[in-house]
Amino acid sequence: MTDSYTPPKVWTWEQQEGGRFTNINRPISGATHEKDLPVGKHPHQLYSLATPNGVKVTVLFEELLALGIEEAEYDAWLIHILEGDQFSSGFVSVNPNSKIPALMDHSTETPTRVFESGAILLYLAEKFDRFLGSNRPEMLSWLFWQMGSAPYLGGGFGHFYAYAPEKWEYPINRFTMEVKRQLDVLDRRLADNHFLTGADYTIADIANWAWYGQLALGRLYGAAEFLDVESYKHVQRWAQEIDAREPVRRGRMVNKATGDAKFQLRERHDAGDFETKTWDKIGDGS
Ligand SMILES: N[C@@H](CCC(=O)N[C@@H](CS)C(=O)NCC(=O)O)C(=O)O
Repeated sequence: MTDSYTPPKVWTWEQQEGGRFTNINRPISGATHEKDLPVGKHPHQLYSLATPNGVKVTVLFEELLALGIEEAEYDAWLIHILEGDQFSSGFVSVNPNSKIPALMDHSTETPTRVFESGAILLYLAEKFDRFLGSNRPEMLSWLFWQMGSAPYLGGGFGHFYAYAPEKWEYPINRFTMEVKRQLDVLDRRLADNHFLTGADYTIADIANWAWYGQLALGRLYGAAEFLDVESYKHVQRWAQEIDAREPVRRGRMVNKATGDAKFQLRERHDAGDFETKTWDKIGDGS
């Protein structure tokens, strides 16, 4: 870093210059505007975006539906986080933390809200008694490991490597060190285990795949070469196997608003939407 910074006695909020997300970051929580959330016809109403945290939940929904569990049907509504949709009064009432994904379950006596992607995965897996595996403590350990570790990848490495207004060696070094260590943790585990908890594919795999699997497949931060992701052979094997699953392919498309228009299903209200409502078919070219 070039200039050294002397923190003032008390921090005050000044708009920061440059960097993605700076215009939506605020030091206070709560709603910025009054707006209700839409509610569709299915028991589950998901308010989300196809970031790694969002994709965890849409992959699980598609996995449950692929097993023929009709009660797992869901409407997925698009939340544009760069436009501040997460600060509407409706969204804040589902998630006071103003982050996607957020879920309302209307199949309970009174609607049940669930926020935090790990909590949503666990809630749905327990509700339908699927993708929990046969070793619950191990599954919970890898699920919570992911929830605690990924902020170093996204908020730490990804932020400083890809989004900060300048490249600073100190934070990039610090978070690269940590992310490579995390990839090595997974690689060693997957050397002796087909999935993270053993033979069963569980929500712990779904959660970790959304971040570390997609990182290994070169989809995050343009950092595949920098992190030498190819060298994590067991992570590669696991990531590719999960990536090839049809429900994963579908889940990745839901609430996607960037990239190739034929893989963007910005909102999902019906299984048939994958064939008829992708952005190449209904979009305005944006
Ligand atoms: N721990 C949360 C993190 C969710 C999160 O960071 N969501 C991001 C997108 S991946 C978000 O909504 N950001 C909007 C904002 O920070 O205002 C979870 O796993 O659900």
